[in-house]
Amino acid sequence: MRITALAGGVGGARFLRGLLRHLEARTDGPHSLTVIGNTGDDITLFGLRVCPDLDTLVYTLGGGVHEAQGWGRADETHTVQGELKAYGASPQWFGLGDRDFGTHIVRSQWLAQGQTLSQVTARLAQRWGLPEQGVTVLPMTDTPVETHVVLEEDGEQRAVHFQEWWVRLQAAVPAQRFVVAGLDQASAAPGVLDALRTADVILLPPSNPVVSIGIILGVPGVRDALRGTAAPVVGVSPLVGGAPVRGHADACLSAIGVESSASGVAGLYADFLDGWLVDDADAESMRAAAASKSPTVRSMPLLMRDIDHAARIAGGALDLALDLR
Ligand code: GDP
Ligand code: FO1
Ligand code: CA
Repeated sequence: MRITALAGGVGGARFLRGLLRHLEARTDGPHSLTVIGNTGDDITLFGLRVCPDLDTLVYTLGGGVHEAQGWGRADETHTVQGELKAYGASPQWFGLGDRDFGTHIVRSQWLAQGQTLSQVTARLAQRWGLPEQGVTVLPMTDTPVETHVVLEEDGEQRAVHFQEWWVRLQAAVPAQRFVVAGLDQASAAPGVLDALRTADVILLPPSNPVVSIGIILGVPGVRDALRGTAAPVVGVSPLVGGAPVRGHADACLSAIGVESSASGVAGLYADFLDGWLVDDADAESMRAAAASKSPTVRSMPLLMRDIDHAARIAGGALDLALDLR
C-alpha cells in the first residue's frame, strides 16, 4: 500500500511514527510512506538554513528526537549557543543545540553547493535510516518560502517571521494574517504531486491546520491534486475538546476567522476530505455541525500519550480510509 501524508512538525511526526508502528503489525504489506513536509517554518539563522518541520520529521522517524520536547535532538548540549551569546549574536530567542547545529551546517553546505532541498533532505533522511523503513520525506517545495505573520501594534502593521511570532512572542500578540513569502512563485518539489495522484491512501495527521497543513495546501497544484486523486483522503483532528493539544493552533485559526473546533478545521479541508477522525469529546459537536458536503466522521481517543497510542490512532485513520476506498 502506498500511503502519502502531509505533515508539519511534532503532531505530524508523532502520528507518522505511530503509523509506522501500526504498519509493522499488519500482514497486508509491503507498505511505503511518502511524507510531504511543511517548509514555511524555515528560517536562516547565523547564515544557516534551518528547517524545523523537516528536521522534526526526520529526527522523530529516525529515532533521534528529543522525546519530551518533540523537536530537536536527544542528548543535546548547547556549547555553540553559549559562544554565540558571548559574542552578542542574535537572535537568542531560538534554541539551537550542538547536535542540531550539525544538521543545519551540513544542509547549508549542500545547498550552497547547488543541491536542491529535496536532495539535501533525502541525504539527511538516509543517515537516519528512513529509506530502510520505506519512508520518503519530501519538502513541499524546493523554492525557499517563509511564513510571515502580520501584527498590528499602535495602529501600525509589521510582519515578523513565523518563528519569531511563535517562539519569541508565544503567539500572544494577535496575528492579523499570515503571508507566505515566495509561495505563489513556488512549484511543488519533484514527486509531491505524483505522490498525491498515485497514492492508495492519503492521510492528514493532526498537524496545525493553518501554519502546517494550510501552508502545504497553498503550494500551487497540491490542492487540485488532492481534489482529483482517486485515493481516499482522511484527516485526524489536531483539536481535542475544541482545543489544541500543544501549541497555538487556536490563535492561528482565529487569525483566519475559523472557529476552534473539529468541524471548523474539517471545513478548511471540505473540498477534498473523505474521512475525518475526531476525538470522542468532539463527536457530538461534529454531528451537530454536519453539513451537506461532509466527510464520514469517526471518533476515538486522539491523545498521543506514547507511540502505542499514536499507533492506535494511525490504525483508526487507516481503517477509515480503507473503508472509504
Ligand atoms: P508543529 O509544526 O511542531 O507545530 O507540529 P504540527 O503542525 O505537525 O502539529 C501541531 C498540532 O498537533 C497542534 O495543533 C496540536 O494540537 C496537535 N497535536 C499534538 N499532539 C497531539 C495529540 O496527542 N493528539 C492530537 N489529536 N493532536 C495533537
Ligand atoms: N520551538 C520553541 O518553542 N522554541 C525554540 O527555541 C525552538 C527551537 C527549535 C530549533 C530547531 C527546531 O527544529 C525546532 C525548534 N523549535 C523551537 C520548534 C519549532 O520551530 C516550532 O515550535 C514549530 O515549528 C511550530 O510550528
Ligand atoms: Ca511547524
